[in-house]
Amino acid sequence: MAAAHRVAAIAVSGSPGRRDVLQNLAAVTGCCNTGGMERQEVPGASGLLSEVAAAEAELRAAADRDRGGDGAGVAAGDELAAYFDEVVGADQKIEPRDWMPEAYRKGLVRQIAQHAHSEIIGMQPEGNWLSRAPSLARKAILLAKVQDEAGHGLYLYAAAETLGVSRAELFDKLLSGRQKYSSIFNYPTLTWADVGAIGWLVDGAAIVNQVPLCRCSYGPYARAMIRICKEESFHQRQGFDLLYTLARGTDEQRAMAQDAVDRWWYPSLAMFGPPDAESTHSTQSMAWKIKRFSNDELRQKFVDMTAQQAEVLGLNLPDEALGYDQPSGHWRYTQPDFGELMRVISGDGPCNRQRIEHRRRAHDDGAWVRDSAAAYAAKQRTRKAAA
Ligand code: FAQ
Repeated sequence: MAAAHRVAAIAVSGSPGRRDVLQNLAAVTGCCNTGGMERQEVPGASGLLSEVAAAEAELRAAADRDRGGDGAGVAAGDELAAYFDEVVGADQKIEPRDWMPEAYRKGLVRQIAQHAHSEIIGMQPEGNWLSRAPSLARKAILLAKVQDEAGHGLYLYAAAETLGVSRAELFDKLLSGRQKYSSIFNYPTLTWADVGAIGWLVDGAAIVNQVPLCRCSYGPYARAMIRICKEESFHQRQGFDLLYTLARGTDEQRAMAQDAVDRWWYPSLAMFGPPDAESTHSTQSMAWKIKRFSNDELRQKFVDMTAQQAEVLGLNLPDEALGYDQPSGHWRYTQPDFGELMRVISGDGPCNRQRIEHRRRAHDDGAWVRDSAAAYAAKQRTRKAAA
């Protein structure tokens, strides 16, 4: 494992060159806003985009501020740990060359890799419908969305690589089952309406979970998340739009939309992870400001947002206990079956085997592309060295 990232780089923390780089990175993430594109209002969606914009402004401010290092480099041990705590405590960003506790680095690799794998495996359920989209426009939208997911995977693998792991190592861990991907992608897409339900519910859950990650303490992850969240917002809106159209179509189309919502609701609630009392990583992740909210807090936020959107869609969420609780200002809801979540996570979901086999085949089929790119890069290096 590369040790370079562990070398203290506090010496450069206040330098203008470093600040320019961080400012530029923060600016690049701001180029793909899709706000205001929808035909009908999606309650709660613009609020999430405002939170992303606020996180982006915070990132720029953090890049512009001196983080308090004396600029002369710091020795080792306790001083480094104290400096790390100070940076995190002050809501500044830890950058790849900064010293960080080994458990912080490992925890980030675990979460970012799992997130990256989810984006890549997550292309499969909707990819299943690309060749059967009902119109050219729907096909173009779906193609764009599925390609975005590949892009998200790439940003995230790149963020993980800054922590001293290689992409090949991460792929190997995914294919051998040593790293996870989100439980949600082990469910099948049975009808065209499932594409809408994934966009509305799965991307909706993803964005509620991911907006706070834009304020994650690790700079590369936070910057990747800003761009991802803006794109997820488009994904959620396209799903909402698709279901909105079906819900106002023929009886069969409306029934198909309702059936898809019935099947995807509880698996979407389970995406937020086990209940807080059973979450192994939350306490430490929140102390390090990797996670900003607990699994249950985010699940509740998602229910509050989605219950209102369901009313606009005119579709029912399959929960008889669902109801607005005036005193708390939140919606009451039935928890998902966490036993099912654990079974799916441990490999026993409806499509686990199929998803990994497909990914392995795609990886093997792409070997010649990786080999060609590596051979070309080697040739360029030799030419450059000889020039
Ligand atoms: N699936 O201690 P916690 C998307 C595992 S992207 C599988 O609470 P933590 C975009 C967890 O890893 C969706 N495993 O864990 C899209 C841990 O096991 P470990 C992915 C799960 O990390 C849309 C154990 O259970 N999003 O949808 C799940 O604090 C449409 C104990 O759990 C992210 O990855 C689960 N649902 O909280 C793409 C967001 N839940 O590692 C295509 C970033 C828990 O010790 C189409 N990640 N586990 O072996 C996170 O926010 C967190 O990692 C959580 C879990 C909230 C997922």
